[in-house]
Amino acid sequence: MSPDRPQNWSAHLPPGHDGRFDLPAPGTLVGAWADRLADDPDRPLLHADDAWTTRGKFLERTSTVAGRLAAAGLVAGDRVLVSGPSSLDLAAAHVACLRLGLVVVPVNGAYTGGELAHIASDCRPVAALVDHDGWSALLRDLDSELTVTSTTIDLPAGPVPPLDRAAPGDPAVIGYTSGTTGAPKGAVLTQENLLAGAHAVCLAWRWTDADRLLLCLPLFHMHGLGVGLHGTLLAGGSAVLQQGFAPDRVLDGITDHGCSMFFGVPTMYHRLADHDRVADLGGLRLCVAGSAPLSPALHAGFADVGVSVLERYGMTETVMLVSNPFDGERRAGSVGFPLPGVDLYLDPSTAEILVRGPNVFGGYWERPDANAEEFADDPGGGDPWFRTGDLGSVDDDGYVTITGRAKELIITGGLNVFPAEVDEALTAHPAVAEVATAGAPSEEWGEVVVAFVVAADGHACPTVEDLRDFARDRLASHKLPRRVVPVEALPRNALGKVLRHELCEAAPHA
Ligand code: MCA
Ligand code: AMP
Repeated sequence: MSPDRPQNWSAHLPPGHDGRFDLPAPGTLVGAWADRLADDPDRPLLHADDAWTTRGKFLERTSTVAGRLAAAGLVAGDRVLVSGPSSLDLAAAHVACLRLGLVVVPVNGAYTGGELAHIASDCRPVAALVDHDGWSALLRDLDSELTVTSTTIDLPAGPVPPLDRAAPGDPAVIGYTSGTTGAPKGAVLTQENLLAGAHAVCLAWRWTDADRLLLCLPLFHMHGLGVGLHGTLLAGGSAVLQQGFAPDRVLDGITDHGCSMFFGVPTMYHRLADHDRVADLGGLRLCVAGSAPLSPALHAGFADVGVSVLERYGMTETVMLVSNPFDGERRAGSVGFPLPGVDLYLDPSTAEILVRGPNVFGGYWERPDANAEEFADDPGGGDPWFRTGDLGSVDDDGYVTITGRAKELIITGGLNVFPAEVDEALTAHPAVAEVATAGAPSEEWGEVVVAFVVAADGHACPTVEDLRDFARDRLASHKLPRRVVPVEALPRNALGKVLRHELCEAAPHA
């Protein structure tokens, strides 16, 4: 694959497809949804809180919510924080915001006050639709003028304003991600980016209105939101929403509601693999894994019980990029071929994966420095390429394999942890002189956060419980270390930079 050669997407396209990647009219996510959902209003769309909601009722609910938000003074382009456990209210609030042209900023509900404050001060929202205890007060302390309500949108009613008017290039979602360096940055995804991301997987995975997805991924990351929810609405299929992941509930939900698809992170597959009803997944049309590497052993274990898991690769900044084929070999240890619309090539000197396409975001929110670093000019004068920070290889059959990361990132249970952020929080502990965190391999979590600690003079090295208790107010719990390794000194290069790769190699297998 080279930057000047068009990609071959044929491995993903259904038989008879003309090979072009045209987005559905009018080129926006909300426009395509409105078209799809206005048809057959009595069809079940989302199951949540023990009941089905039809397409018609869902659209009606989103119009009502949009009316309330407009009456509260929100206008297209305003940022809105949205966070809650998966529910019909959350899905409707998200869709209502997009229909009104607002820019949704999804936030992980496990974030601490400090993490929430960073996002709020960075993107300066006009409203927050949040379901977590204590968040209203925290947000109002940050900005007394902020409109804050729960995702039930307890605001006065208002007339329904014109909806679904956004243009393809209008921002729709700002997804915060640690990226390669520094504090979390907001990746600005447009209506077109989100439409292209969902459309590509609908095509590649043969997702139709006959499909029903078991969706237990949180709706605050691109996996659950940009693929699970957006794809369901675009395909006109239906989804069973569950709060959090419990293998029993997932398998019951699949049987009770006749689901045809399941999407999960490898940690979920690891937990499902031990279940005595794991073979039930074989009855599904499609099981997709992503967000972190699926081990070949787990892939093979599922194949043994009749489940051919399809692994794919994506990012907050790009929605989905590469996928194993629906028809053809789903190769263990590989993420497959670039999805329709995606151009991909490997930097010849570093093997870093570079991408571009209608799904790839245009830049981080108010971060010209990061944008300059993370986009590379095209030698032929075409669109710039986004540096993913992932390293890859492509074999003779065109299968892409993720071989490592150029960026300092730990991925635990499908969630990203930026080690410098953890280091900073732990350094403040009085018994810590120096600390560096790294990811140690774990069968269940993929990687776990391990802290290598140099104890302060006159102090014993703190225990893992000490450090977790100490940092719990500053870091979401998935970022807290699960192990502590006392060391005399941290390995550093000549410039004094910690050699995290050496720590990773030294980290004990969890
Ligand atoms: C929860 N904990 C974790 C994690 N999740 N620790 C490390 N890593 C995690 N991922 C903490 C809890 O806070 C708790 O800590 C303790 O672990 C036990 O929680 P447990 O009940 O076992 O965990 P869980 O609630 O079952 O969650 C595990 C999970 C969840 C289901 C795997 O993490 C999850 O839903 N992950 C998927 C996230 C996701 O959607 N990622 C996609 C992003 P304590 O006891 O101290 O309170 S990537 C993306 O979107 C791109 C586009 C892509 O490619 O998909
Ligand atoms: P996020 O920033 O949370 O969207 O995480 C994106 C990162 O997850 C990517 O840059 C990859 O490092 C990683 N990732 C996603 N899917 C896979 C996969 N199938 N295999 C390996 N890494 C993956």
